[in-house]
Amino acid sequence: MKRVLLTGAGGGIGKRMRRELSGAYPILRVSDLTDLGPAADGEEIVVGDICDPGDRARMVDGVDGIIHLGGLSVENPWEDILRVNIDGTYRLYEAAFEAGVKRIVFASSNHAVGFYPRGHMLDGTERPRPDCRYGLSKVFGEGLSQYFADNYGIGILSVRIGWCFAKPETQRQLGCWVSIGDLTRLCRLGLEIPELHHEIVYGVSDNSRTWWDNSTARRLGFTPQDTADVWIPEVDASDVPEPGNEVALGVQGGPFASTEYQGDP
Ligand code: 15L
Repeated sequence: MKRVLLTGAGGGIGKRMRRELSGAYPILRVSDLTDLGPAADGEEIVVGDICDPGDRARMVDGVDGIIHLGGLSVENPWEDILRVNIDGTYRLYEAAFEAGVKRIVFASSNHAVGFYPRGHMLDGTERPRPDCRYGLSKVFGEGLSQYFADNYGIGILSVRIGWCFAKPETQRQLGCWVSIGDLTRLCRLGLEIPELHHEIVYGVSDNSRTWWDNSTARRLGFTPQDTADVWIPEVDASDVPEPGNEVALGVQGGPFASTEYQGDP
């Protein structure tokens, strides 16, 4: 890969992944809606919107691979989810194909399957159970990825990202925490392994309390180097309540699942 595009480079994960990817490829093109500061060595900057045709064309021009983190990363009104995460992602894939992009890593989310009960082991082959409109847009992105692999021959890795923040603070986060180092290593595999059609994997570190069997990722060469287990004593001893209602406490998606809940998980 000579030139890699990182969309959403100004976001919570994007800012840290931009640093992790420093020097990994001859050119890292970073894009987002907002100011991304000065370009570091080996970087190109495109400030723009995936929903704008001209901006999209500038983002994907001359790019070999894309890590697509861009879009809305939490629940939002349907009109915004539809415009940004659904139509914007479709349009970005379309532009990528036209520009000759060969690989895409799609930032999916655990909220594509957030209504599965905790303790129910998932391996990426299960039927989706989105827990909110945001999760539903990630199911769309996974379907879009399958379609673009089957129909247009782009190799795509959909990564259902867990909890990617500094350190876990709740029981749920002990299960689904992923370090930025592990997540970046997994995304790089999606761009660099020689053969890839479309796979769905979990973006999760080596946590003993996980609900995800990540053997597909391991088969692709992913060996997580970090674990949430070092925080088990601290989190087990903490009396900070986990957010959300009793629905949230029972399902993998946690508080995302509780907002408009009206049935049994
Ligand atoms: C996500 O998909 C969100 O982008 C992130 O902000 C977290 O809230 C995470 O899921 C989570 O599952 O908690």
